[in-house]
Amino acid sequence: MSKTTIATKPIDGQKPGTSGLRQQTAVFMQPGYLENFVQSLFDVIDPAGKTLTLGGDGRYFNTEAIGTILRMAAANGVARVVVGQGGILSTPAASAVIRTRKTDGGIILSASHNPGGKDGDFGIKYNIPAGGPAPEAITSAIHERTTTISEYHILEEAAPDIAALGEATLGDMVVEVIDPVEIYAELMQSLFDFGAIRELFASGFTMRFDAMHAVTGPYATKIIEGLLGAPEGTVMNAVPLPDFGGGHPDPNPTYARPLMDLMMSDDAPDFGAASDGDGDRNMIVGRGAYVTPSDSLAVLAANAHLAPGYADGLAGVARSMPTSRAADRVALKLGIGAHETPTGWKFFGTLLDAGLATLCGEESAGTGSNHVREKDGLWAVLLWLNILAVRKQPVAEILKEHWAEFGRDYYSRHDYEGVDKPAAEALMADLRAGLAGLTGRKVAGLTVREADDFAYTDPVDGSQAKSQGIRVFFEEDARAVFRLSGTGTVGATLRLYVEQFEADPAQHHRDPQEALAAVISAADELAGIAARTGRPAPDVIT
Ligand code: VG1
Ligand code: CO
Repeated sequence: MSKTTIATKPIDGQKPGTSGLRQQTAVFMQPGYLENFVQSLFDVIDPAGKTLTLGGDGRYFNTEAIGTILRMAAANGVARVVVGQGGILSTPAASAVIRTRKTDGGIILSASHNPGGKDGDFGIKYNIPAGGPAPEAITSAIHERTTTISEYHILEEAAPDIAALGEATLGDMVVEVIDPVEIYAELMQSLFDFGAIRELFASGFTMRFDAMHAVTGPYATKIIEGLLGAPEGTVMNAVPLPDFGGGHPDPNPTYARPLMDLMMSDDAPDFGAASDGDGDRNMIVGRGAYVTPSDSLAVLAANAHLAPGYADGLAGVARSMPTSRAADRVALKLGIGAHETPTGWKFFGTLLDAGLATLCGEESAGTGSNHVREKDGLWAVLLWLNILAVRKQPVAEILKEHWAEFGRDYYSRHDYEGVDKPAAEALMADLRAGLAGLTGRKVAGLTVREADDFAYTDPVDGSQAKSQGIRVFFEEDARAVFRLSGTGTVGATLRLYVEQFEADPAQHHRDPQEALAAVISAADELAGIAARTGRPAPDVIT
């Protein structure tokens, strides 16, 4: 074995954001970029003698990056790497592998919902042995290390072929290639009533799952068409492509337009769903009925006991701050805890580990449970299918009944993508500076009750997170939240989250944009979004 040590210099900006380090692919492909980050990670976690899980979502540069990481892992004394066949693992599957195989954490290569390809984005993140994304203490330590790094270690030998299942060696390290779908499919079968869902499909229930040419294709095909017996063709865009077929693999009404159009048409199937680049997000849509992710979390919380894995009830629910309060209302009725965390799945880990929450969710189409420590797109789809198999009602009817029982939280997110960074930062700074004077102010017919900059203290480990988004609460049971994205790679993305509660079932049929018109105007008046960004309208509305 010939281990070489290569001299290197710190590279600016290797700071993980909401979910790992993301950059344009071309930046990641610069000599030393990936190597510096991986060596910094190894310097922090000291991987000698350990076993790691490794896999990515298959986007452009995945194969080369896997090869480099394997050679660096061997040179840094890693004992064994469990890698998905062909270097591919969905994010939730990677979490499942870390937990099931009890590996000492893992490395996931993905920029998730960001576009891929040569001109797209690439990303890397480290997950801890519990299976979840590293908490901020670790990501900051890695970033800190990238600012002083002077060398990295790598083996000269080429990495072994990982196209076939089995074991190979690289230096003293074992490379174990596993089936990327098997462990995950087994876990799903332990949670859901596959017999009941099979009967649902056998009875003529129809579905379309849009894998968006991303990593979930093989998982969905094996589980939905294979194990659950849905007809061939139920899974569309099932073949993962390095550039996701040129699309933006984010399952929302804008980027999953063909599926949305189908679901709103006369020949809509009973149920539609989609997932993102790395398979941790989900979109749920019934015939003629889009389910906003915040509502999906609430409906799942209210009905989870119908699936065998959750038959004993939930310990609690957790949601990210910008997610609507719909899930809190369910928790209140069930008499279980409701937790509010900053944006990003890494904040749910301690709550799940401590048994304070069973279900977690984010408004960005992330939903998951304590079965892994990542959000899980296909899991959410299967839980919906299990509920539909038991309740035997259309999605629209389930939603309507849910709102009648709990009230409806009208909700929408407006994204202004790739806007001028200084302008976006100034907008946030001015809002922050003006917080003290907002209470009592009247805007667009609403009155500000309270406003703050969201800060969080983790109830389990006491860690703190500050400046997680500006919240403006109105007397009229409405809220506007402003924050800047931590996953984008170009300019800044401003996210405006608006919601308003409506208790009266006679008012539950409205178009969300129209029902939220006053909150949207108030937000623009408070922040001057259109004027400062030069954008008359958002790029994406969810
Ligand atoms: C976005 C979402 C956040 C999610 C994160 C990672 O972050 O808002 O809820 O956890 O993406 O999702 P931001 O900082 O851009 O708002 V994924 O599927 O890209 O890992
Ligand atoms: Co994702």
